Parts: sequence; C-alpha cells; structure tokens
Amino acid sequence: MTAVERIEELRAEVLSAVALAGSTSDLESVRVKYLGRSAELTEIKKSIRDLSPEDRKSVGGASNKATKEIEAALQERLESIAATEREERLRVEAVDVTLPGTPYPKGSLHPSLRVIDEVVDFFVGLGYRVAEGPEVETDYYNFTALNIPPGHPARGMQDTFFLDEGLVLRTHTSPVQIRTMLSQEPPVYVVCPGRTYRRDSDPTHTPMFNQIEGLAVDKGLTLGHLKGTLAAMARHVFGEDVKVRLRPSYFQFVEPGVELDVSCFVCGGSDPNCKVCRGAGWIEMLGAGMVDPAVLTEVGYDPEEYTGFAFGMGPDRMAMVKYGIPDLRLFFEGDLRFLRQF
Ligand code: FA5
Repeated sequence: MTAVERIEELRAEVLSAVALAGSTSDLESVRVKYLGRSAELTEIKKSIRDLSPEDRKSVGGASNKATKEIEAALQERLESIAATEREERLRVEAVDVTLPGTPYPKGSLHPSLRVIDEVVDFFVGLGYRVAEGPEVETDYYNFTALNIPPGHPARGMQDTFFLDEGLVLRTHTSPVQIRTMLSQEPPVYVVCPGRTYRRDSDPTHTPMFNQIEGLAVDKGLTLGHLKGTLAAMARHVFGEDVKVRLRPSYFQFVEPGVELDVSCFVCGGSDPNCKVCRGAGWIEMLGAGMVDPAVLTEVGYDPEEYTGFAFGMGPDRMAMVKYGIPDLRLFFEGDLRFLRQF
C-alpha cells in the first residue's frame, strides 16, 4: 500500500470515528489518536523529507489535505456536540422558581419568655426602666435590707440555697429593689426580670424559676395606684375582660401586703370543673404591697416625703395558666417537642 493510499484509509477511519464520537472528551481522544504527536499521520508527515521529490509532492499534498479535512470535521462535530451538551446541562440544571422553598426550621420563644416580654413591654410602655441584679446575692440584699433580719422566721419561708461567706442564690428579685434605690434618688420606676432559686420541686415549683419585680417610689403613691397599674398589666397579658382583686397578705418588706388575683380568663368563674381556676373563678397572680417605711429608711429615702409600691410575680406560673401547661418542670427540661408547640 502506498503512503497516499494509507493516508486515504486513515482519513476515512478518522471521519467515521468523528461521526461516532458522542462527547467532547470522545472527540478529544480521536484528535490525539489521529493528529497527536505520535499519530501515524504525523509520522508520515515527518518522513516526507526523506522521499523523492515527486513522492514528496503527492504524499505532502495528500497529507495536508487529509489533515485539513480531519480538522474541519473535528471542529464541526465539536460544535454540534457542545451545543447538545449545553442544552442537556441547561435541562438538568433548570430551576423551577415556582416550586415551594425548602422549609427552614424556625425557633420559637419559650413560653416564660413570651410572658416576660409582654410584662416588661407593658411597663416600659408606662415609662418604667428595666433594672437587673446578680443571681448570686449577698444575705444583706436578699434578706436584711428587705426587713428580714438574721434569725427572723420569715427567712425560713423561702427555701434558700446558701453559698459560702454570706452569699445565697437569690430567692426572689426583691433585692434588685434595694440595689436600685441605693443607686439613685426618687422618683423610681423600675421593672426587674430575672432568675431566682429555691429548694423546691413539684408540679408548680421548680428550683430555678423566673420572677419579675416592679418598684415605684414617688410622692403621693397609694394602694390605688398599685391596683390600677396591676389591673392594666393583667388586661394586657390575659385579655381585656379580666378583672383583678386584692387580698390581704404578708411580706416582710411591704405594709400593707396584698396578693393579686385575676378573674379566670378561661371560664370567668362559670365552670366548676374549669382546669385553670378549678372552679374558684380567680387565679392567684402575684405578691405586692406598699414599700415598708423601714425599707425606705434603710436605703436613705425619707418615708415622710415618699411612698412606693412593689410587686413580684412568677412569669413561669403565669405562662402555665395562660397556655394551660399542667407541670412547671416541663419548662426547664429542654425537650424540643414541648418547645415546638409554642
Ligand atoms: C416573693 O418572692 C416576693 N418577693 C414578691 C413580692 C415582691 C411581694 C414585692 C411584695 C412586694 P412569693 O414567694 O410569693 O413572693 O413568690 C412570688 C411568685 O414567684 C409566686 O407567686 C410564684 O408565681 C413564683 N414562685 C415562687 N416560688 C416558685 C417556684 N419554686 N417555682 C416557680 N415559681 C415560683
């Protein structure tokens, strides 16, 4: 077989290989095999210089022609395959913008935090300032300054966690009252949310729980102001129709002391089997009273000039009632199934 015949054979072989190539990478293999550095056609071209002048002309002409044709065929096929591949890629990668998005798991507020936010927002709306204090408190702020001196039986009413050297885990947020009054002159209007601790554990008591303290000290404040303020707060949290009533009670640092009940916002007192008020028609909500003059004197305020009211509520208990949750301990177990319901 002459070189020219072999070139012709190779040309036909390449053209059919080009036609069979199904992808750009197939095509690249064909190009390397037939036009690459060690391809047969390349070898033939290299050997041209050793041929006789006539053969040089015919073999040279044939190989150049074949190379051009092969290159043209490769290029043409490449363009058509690339177009097909692009179309395929567009089809596979197509995004249907009308499909619903991937759902994103959303967090939610803990029921206690919802109540805390509602109460604090309400008081901030009235012009109260938010104040905070430490959870590890001194015996002085937690008890003594609140008119509960060492050895007083009222200390035993709060199951205290005692720490070293006169420190306790605060049993209520009332020490923030003292800290606030010692740090500023009256008038005082503060609301103080925070964690508190007692050695308690049953369906309505947990060892750690939240309280929100409120304190107002100004000229001419009366029990009427206290009642009006708390009634408005109860309507804000539990609904416009709720009523409040005060019952006498006792806290060492207020005089008189009261407890505030809210009318049952579920049955309004009409259902003897109501799960929320158990037929009583009223729900106990918080402790409050007029700041005892002894406490005002302790912080250097003149009780002849100023009077004040204070209240302390348990937002966890309020959330229990508001959302119908039977056991307070569920609040702090961190079970996501519980939390996801809110
Ligand atoms: C007090 O702690 C007073 N410092 C409240 C106060 C403030 C009275 C200012 C007067 C003036 P008491 O011990 O009743 O009061 O607690 C207040 C609220 O905290 C209760 O009504 C209850 O909702 C909540 N609470 C008390 N102990 C627990 C507990 N172990 N778990 C959950 N909530 C509790």
